[in-house]
Amino acid sequence: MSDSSEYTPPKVWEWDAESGGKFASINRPIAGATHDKELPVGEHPFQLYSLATPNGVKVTVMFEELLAAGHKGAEYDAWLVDISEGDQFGSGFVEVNPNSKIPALMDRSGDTPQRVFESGSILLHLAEKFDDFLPKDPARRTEAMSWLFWQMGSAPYLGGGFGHFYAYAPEKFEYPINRFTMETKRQLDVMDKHLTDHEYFADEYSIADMAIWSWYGQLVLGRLYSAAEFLDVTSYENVMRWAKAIDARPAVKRGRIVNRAFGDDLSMQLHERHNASDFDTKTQDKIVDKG
Ligand SMILES: N[C@@H](CCC(=O)N[C@@H](CS)C(=O)NCC(=O)O)C(=O)O
Repeated sequence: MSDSSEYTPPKVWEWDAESGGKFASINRPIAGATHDKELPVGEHPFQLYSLATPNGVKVTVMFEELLAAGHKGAEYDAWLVDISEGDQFGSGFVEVNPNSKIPALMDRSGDTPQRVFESGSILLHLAEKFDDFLPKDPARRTEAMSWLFWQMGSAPYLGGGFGHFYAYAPEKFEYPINRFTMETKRQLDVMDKHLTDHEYFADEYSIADMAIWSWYGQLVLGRLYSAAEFLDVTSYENVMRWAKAIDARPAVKRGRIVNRAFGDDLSMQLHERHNASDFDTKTQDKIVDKG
C-alpha cells in the first residue's frame, strides 16, 4: 500500500488550519469555554445535556429502562446539545463537563446538585443510585464492570479510528482504514466469542450491554458509518443475535430517539424529552405536521 502524499511533522506542531473532514470545524487543541451560555434547567431530578450519538444513546436508553422498570425517581429532562454548532463549549456546559463532550448530567435529586460526566460514569452512577441493571451477584457484577470498561476503552478505536477514516476523513487512506478495520473486526470477534455461551455480557441484561450495544450493536444493525457490508457483520452471528434482542426492547426504541436531531425519518427524532408523553406528541414529524 502507499499514500500519495507523505507528511513530515514539524519540530513543534502548530494549530494553523482545519484538518478537513466532517466535524473539523469544532476541533480545537485547547479546553475551556468559548462563550457564555447558561444551561436550561427543567423540573425533573435529572438534567441531561446530550445528543443521540452512541455515547448519548447509552444514557437515554438507561433512563428509559429505569423508568420502564418502575423507578419513578428516574424522571429526566433531556436537552439537546448541538455539537456541530459548538454548544459543548458554552460556559454552562463546560461547568458540567470540563471535557466539552456529550453526554453530561446534572443530578439534582439530592441536597447538592452533582455533576456527572463520561457516559460510563453516568451509567454507573444511575445503576448504583437505583440499584438496578448491575448484577447483584458479585462475580457477575465484576464481569459487567469489566465489559463496561472494555467498551469505554475500545469504542474510540471504532469511532475515532475506523469511523473517522472510513466515513468522515476528507480522503480515503488505506493505511488507517486497514489498521482500524483490523481492530474493529478483532473487537467484534472478542464479543462474538464471548456471546457464544452468554446471552448478555454479564449473563443478565446490564449497563454493560447498554454501553456496548449503543456502539457495536448499532454498527452491526447497519446504523453506523454505512459499514455493515464492509465489515461483513453478519458473520458475527452471536453479536447479531444479541444486537437484535436488545434492539427489540421498548425502552431501547425510546432511548434511541431522544435528543436525535439528524436522519431522514422525522418520527425517529425527539429533540428534547421532558415527559413520557413527548414520545407520542413531540417527535419532529408531529411538530412539522402542525407547522
Ligand atoms: N468518553 C466520552 C466520549 C464522549 C464523546 O466523544 N462525545 C462526542 C459525541 S459522541 C462529543 O461530544 N464530541 C464533541 C466534540 O468533540 O467537540 C464519553 O463516553 O462520554
